[in-house]
Amino acid sequence: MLENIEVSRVKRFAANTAGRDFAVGDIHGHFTRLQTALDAAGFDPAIDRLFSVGDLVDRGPECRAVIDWLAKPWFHPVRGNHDDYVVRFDTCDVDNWVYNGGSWFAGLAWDEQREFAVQFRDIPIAIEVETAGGLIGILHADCPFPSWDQLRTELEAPESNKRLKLVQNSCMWSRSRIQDADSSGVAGIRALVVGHTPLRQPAVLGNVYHIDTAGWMGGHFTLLDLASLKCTPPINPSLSYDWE
Ligand SMILES: [Mn+2]
Repeated sequence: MLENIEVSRVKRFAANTAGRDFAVGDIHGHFTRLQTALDAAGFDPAIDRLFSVGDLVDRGPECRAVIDWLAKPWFHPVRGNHDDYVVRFDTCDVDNWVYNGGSWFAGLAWDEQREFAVQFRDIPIAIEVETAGGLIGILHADCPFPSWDQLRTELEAPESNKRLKLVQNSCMWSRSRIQDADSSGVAGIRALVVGHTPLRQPAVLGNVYHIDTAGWMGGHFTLLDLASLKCTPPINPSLSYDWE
């Protein structure tokens, strides 16, 4: 039922001429820790914006607070694979979801579950943000094409529902770029920002910024400034990004 409603899969934002734009990695129900990181960076909700690579819920203790965060006019997430479980709550593999941190949702009443799904349905697969230095793309996991224009076309005008599902699933689930240390990058944008794979510190492969530093798992939240492409805390070039 929910799947049949048309929503915008690519959302575009004009440049922020008043304040700063940041991106943050996977949140997974740790909004208090996220707020601490924002406070440390002097985030000003009156003028600054926070873009999220998604995976807002599951695993952490504050999943229900996501509704308050989605209502904040400066908070703009893309859809992660865990957020997609919420959208598909009535058709997805619930056992697998619970195994991966979804028990908070299984404990909700059905009409509450449906309300979460309605809110999550509006979260786009991809975000584009204009900056002085050029357009920046945001996805949860990866861009499965060599160019951003191709991804935009596949998402906005898919040749079939089957094809769309494959493309969306790659955007939300793929780890191939980081696993292969593929530095070929994505053409047609200044930078692509992704999460999904927890790292000890951010990894920059070509123009693709992997910024999930596991703030939800005992690591820390990295804030990437979209104008300067500088991370807070900064990348230490002498450390590997792998956990091992
Ligand atoms: Mn993920």
